[in-house]
Amino acid sequence: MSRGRDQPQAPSLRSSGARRYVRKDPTPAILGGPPLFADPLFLTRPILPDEADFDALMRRVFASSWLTNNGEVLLELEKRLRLRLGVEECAAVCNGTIALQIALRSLVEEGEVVTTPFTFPATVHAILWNGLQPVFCDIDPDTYNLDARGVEAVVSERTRALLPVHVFGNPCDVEAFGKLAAQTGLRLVYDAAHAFGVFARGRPIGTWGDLSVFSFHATKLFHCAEGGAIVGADPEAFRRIGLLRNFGIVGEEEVEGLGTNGKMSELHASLALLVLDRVSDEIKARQRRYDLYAERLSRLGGVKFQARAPDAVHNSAYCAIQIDPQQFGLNRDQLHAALRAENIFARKYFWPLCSTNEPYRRLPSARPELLPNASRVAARILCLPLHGRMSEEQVNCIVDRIETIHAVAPAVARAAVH
Ligand code: T4K
Repeated sequence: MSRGRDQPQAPSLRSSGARRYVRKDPTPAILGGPPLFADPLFLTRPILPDEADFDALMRRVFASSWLTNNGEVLLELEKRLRLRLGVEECAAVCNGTIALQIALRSLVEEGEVVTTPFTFPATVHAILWNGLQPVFCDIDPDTYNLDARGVEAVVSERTRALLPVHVFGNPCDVEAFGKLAAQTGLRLVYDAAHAFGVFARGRPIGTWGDLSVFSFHATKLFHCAEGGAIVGADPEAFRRIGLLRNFGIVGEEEVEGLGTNGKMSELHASLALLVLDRVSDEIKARQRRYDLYAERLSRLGGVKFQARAPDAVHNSAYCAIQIDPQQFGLNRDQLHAALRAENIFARKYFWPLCSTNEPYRRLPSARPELLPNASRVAARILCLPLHGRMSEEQVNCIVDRIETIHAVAPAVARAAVH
């Protein structure tokens, strides 16, 4: 998750990280062959707008000398996001983590929030940051999303809210969670950080639950370098969100209550507006590459794909595979090391499980025996490079190399450190 632990040095600004592969020698690099790719092939690469378009927008922003605090570009972005995401209300903020913190704060004052351990740390941190208590529940072993029946079993009189995550953009069981929230009076906030553009059961993903939260980080399908948004339908909730985003200030001389600085600047909003024009093409490009991976890799023993909700429109933001060590002949870490030697930067999202991190590991709900599915998936998961700037030929080369690594698995296992 952080640069340094398993990251290469950042490439020069102009490098796409996806230059053409140069090696045809089939000996895996971990066994002494040359790396398949001359340059790092990253997990993802951000959509970049045309520089002239960005310059033109920057000139407009500079001419106005209005750089943040509900500027014109931000208002235009929120309007366009409401249309694109099919939601009634949208508050753009400075990142997805602050979006989660504000969304929870706007609905819940105290008590417990049930969530998943199989997520990025921000999800769980947002609960604790608000002085609320996270309660972990296990995931479905195939969809990787919170298991709705398991959630029902851990809801208690202390529970105030549910915070499921649409993991890798795969919609949760939105009907089951909606029903449970309605029956129990719990607030329902979705972490939709990965789910830009997704539909579940015929409805835009942001129309489910009380609120949904998106991340617009540079690693996300839709991004503005750093940013996020809270979406929903209740104007009263969005009045509170507006205050929470801006220090609780209601007028030049009045503060109504607690707030933070969650505002998005005009510079970020400008980037977002231009990236928005390109996101549909990026989804199509990722879809084609995802389908190629799925078609070829599902034939390989020991490789399993995420079970995607059948009644959904997907965004193919991530290509996550599970490696069964017995069937594949290598464990996930060994395959990861073999790919890294090839300059293929696959990532172990979400390893380690959030429930094993400080400050959560001593929570009663964090006990590994209560989270067998999440523990197994976290130990087996691997996200492969997937973005519109990599070619379909590069996907085929990666699959070819995984097949070769699989074919010589015993030798690779001896060479890999794990
Ligand atoms: N909820 C969920 C479920 C989330 O996944 C996240 C964030 C959040 C909430 C919180 O949203 P934010 O507060 O971040 O808006 C990344 C992101 O930093 C993080 O946003 C994301 N989830 C998480 C899944 O991934 P890292 O530390 O793994 O990213 P990093 O820097 O290693 O980048 C991954 C790859 O992306 C690199 O190998 C190359 C490429 N990259 C990255 C950056 C930053 C680029 O090509 N350009 C770039 O500018 O956390």
